[in-house]
Amino acid sequence: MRLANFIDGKFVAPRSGAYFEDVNPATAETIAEIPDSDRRDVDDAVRAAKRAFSSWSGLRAEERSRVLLRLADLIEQNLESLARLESEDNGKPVALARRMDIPRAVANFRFFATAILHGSSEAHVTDSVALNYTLRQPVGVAGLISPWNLPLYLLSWKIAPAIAAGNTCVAKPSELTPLTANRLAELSLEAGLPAGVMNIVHGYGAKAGAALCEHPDVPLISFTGGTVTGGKVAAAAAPLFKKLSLELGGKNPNVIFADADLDDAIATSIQSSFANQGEICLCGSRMFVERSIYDTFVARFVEATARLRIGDPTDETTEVGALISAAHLAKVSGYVDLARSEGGTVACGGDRIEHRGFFLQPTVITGLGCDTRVLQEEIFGPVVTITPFEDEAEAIAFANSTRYGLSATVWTRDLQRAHRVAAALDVGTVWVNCWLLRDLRVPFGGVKDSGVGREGGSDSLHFFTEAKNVCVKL
Ligand code: TXE
Repeated sequence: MRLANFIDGKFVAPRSGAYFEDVNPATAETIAEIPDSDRRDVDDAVRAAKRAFSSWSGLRAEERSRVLLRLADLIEQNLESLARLESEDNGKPVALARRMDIPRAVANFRFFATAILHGSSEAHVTDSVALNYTLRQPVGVAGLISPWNLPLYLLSWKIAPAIAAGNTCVAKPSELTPLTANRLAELSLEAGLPAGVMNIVHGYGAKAGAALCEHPDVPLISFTGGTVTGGKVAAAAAPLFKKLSLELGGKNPNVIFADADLDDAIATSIQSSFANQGEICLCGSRMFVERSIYDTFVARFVEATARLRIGDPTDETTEVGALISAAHLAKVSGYVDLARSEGGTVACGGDRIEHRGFFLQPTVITGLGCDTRVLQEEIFGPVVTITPFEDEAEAIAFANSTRYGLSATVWTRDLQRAHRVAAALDVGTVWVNCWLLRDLRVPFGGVKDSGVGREGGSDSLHFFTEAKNVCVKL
């Protein structure tokens, strides 16, 4: 299969005529050729998006909503084939793509298609002198850059609010997982999305992605990806004063107090550690367990980890699939070696699986302190650490001891403590006695090196619009 860019409602070859390979991480086989797009393709896409802007933004919200709802229906009707594509491209279990990735893409389009029908705006009366009201207007061409771990899930999390709010967009999906974005383009034609409203340019980040960030006619960038890349995106966008939202990496703590429901805490922590092979920015990779239950917890957690079924993502019973690439497997397993050299114990897993694909056993590491590299750096794979803590103050200090601040999970039955600890954690999201329960209305984003800005619900609609105050003298 040879992919094409989707520009102005048409599938077009990259200007360079060059392509690179898309590899199935579970088999190491090439499954598609991806356009190696450059500045010229981005320019074509931005021009198409600019042309489409005035008619798309001029539609009534209900008309935009109807198109997006049709697109959501089409994604839902194609759920099975999209889940298979996502699994083939990313290495994740097809069962997970069917349960999580594709339904979330449907939900993203439905949510923002209907949210725009129920918006309200502010008004401020200045005594009897003037009436101020706020207009929220679309920004223009939105530049949307998404990663490989949740390809359609995160791409649709950006496209849906951007175009629902009346913008047009140029999206650059990850070069490692372009297949579902390509299918989304096909479905958008079927849904009747006008040409130029959604353009998709494939290619490398440093080339196509950078060109999008530097483009003077793209006033807004929404980026999800690594923290180092986020810095480059911010540096490119700053001199042009672009609106910017950065959702970056995480090193999320999972704090388990002795009074927690241990069965629930263990079962959910297995998910938060190893779902999607640990390749979710919200995975909890640093577990902190109160000393009095530490030994029991470690024994039970290790036993549950060892029972996870790892292997062929197309097998319905597989729970852990392949890592995204050979390079990423080398990086993640390098952290297992580092853990040993930093004095840690590999309590479970740690080995690659002899296979053509990129598989690593789910891995549990104990015996490391918060100042080690393994507890400081984002690993983004099926590798977690468990560290004991003495009391609440120490748990909070341990949890806050990294440069990241995306999310945290707290397990306790003590209601007051739950609120206290949640308030004290330096993160954008705290889950208490649960994980990855996501209501699309809530603000989502990180603090510190985990990002800038919030998306989700009205935060997304505010980000994808400019507020304009109109002051009318009374
Ligand atoms: O991300 P990149 P990668 C983290 C995780 C992972 C690391 C690297 O730690 O190991 O990021 O993954 C595009 N200008 N997360 O290499 O490079 C790129 O093409 C503009 C966290 O895949 O950040 C892709 O579309 N764009 C995370 C997107 O940026 C550029 C999810 C993300 O790629 C660019 C995934 C540039 N100079 C990885 N360079 C999360 N928080 O969800 C690259 N890109």
